[in-house]
Amino acid sequence: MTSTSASGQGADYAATSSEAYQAALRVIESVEPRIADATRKELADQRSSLKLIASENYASPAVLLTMGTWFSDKYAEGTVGHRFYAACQNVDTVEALAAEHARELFGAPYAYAQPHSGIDANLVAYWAILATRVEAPGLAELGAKHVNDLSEADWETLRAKMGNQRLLGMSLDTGGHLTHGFRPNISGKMFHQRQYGTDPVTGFLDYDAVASAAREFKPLVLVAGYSAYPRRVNFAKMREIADEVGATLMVDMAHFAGLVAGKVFTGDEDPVPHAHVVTTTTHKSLRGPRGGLVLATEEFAPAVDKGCPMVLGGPLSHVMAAKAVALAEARQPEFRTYAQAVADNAQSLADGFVKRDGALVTGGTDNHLVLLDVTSFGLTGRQAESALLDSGIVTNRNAIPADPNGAWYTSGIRFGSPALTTRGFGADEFDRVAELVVEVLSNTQPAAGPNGPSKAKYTLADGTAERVRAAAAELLDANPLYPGLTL
Ligand code: DSN
Repeated sequence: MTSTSASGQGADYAATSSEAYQAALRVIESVEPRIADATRKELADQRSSLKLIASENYASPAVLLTMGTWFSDKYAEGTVGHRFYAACQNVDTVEALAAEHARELFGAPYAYAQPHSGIDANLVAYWAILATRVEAPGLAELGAKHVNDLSEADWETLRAKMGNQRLLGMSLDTGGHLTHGFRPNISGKMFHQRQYGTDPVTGFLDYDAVASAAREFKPLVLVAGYSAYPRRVNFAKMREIADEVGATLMVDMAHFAGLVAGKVFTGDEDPVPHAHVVTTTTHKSLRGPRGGLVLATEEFAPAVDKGCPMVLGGPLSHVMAAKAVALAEARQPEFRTYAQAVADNAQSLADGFVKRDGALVTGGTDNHLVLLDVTSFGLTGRQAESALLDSGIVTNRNAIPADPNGAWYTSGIRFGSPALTTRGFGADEFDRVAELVVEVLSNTQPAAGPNGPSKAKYTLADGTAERVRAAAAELLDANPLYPGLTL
């Protein structure tokens, strides 16, 4: 493995984890062989395709192995030192270590390692903001310490107040996430919501427009962060906007947490010193297990700490243990090399598209993702995604700003560099990936379905998939996934 892969991986490490996986699969096979088969097949599929989904990565064997233990069997509602179940001393060790690594890695005053996903982390954050900024002062006004002390009438008054708050977040089609106030999502229902977008000409975030919207709407929560915006955000400016209108700044750094951890995003681009609450997933550019994390200032820490059972079901202690391992890996110097390579490789991929006349949202990237407008190839996102998959290139279709094809068929393909960078791909390989993508899309034609024009049907010119798969195999063979791991 190269310096961009997880730390501590050498020949012995690979061989040892190989033995562990072989033994585990024999045990699984003895109970349900189809699951053992699917597990082997998943590794084979991941090894033999170009994984370019911007939200995926390859966790280290240490992280993966940590999840397969008896910590899975333990209930531990509550938080460290304050559980509703007995015998949580080892879970306390795990949760405290995960939080400690997170605080040290991100320089945060407080970290909460329990969220099962990014959506859960965002819900914990929203409820913590409501509890801190609305419920607690509301209780004080009513002369009560606890909601159970309120009369029915006062409780209804307080509930109505909590349900009458405002949230301003980035719209889905300009790169925000469903949970940033998109109406069909719970975040768009629990708050009065308004969405900010990007400049219709440049595609860049327009801070003046965000400030105007905030002044007019006066949100309780201003959400920054993105899932499909290919540029960096100035979080110092977002905090200024929040402060001016008395809002709480929440940053969802799920996509770029690895770039923050790896010190590619520093100063105004590091959300942690600027936001009141920061949420993230742990499995994207951060390269940990599937899960979430919340970082907060001292003001919001007590409310976030009540995330379980307020919002979350019982903690997944085996996953918190894996988060601790992944965060320990991210604190190693090699992770900074990895994070810088993620950004450099995304740049190379974007340059590779631009020089082959690919139309990119914002014209390029300065983070880990690239958003290609495939209407220039005469395709919908759905057609492009399928043709690429036929050719061994795994991506996801994604809306572009003001998408004419809507959020399901879309007009874009989102590409990310974190996974293939973990495999060891560098700038030259990412340029070659751009060439292969363009080759597939140039050889794809929209096709009609039985009932006329279709946004899903397509034809791929004969031989294209085979040619591109063979070219991709050369890149993949030169940069093997989990080398030395045989099943
Ligand atoms: N599913 C994640 C992504 O792909 O960006 C966000 O929820």
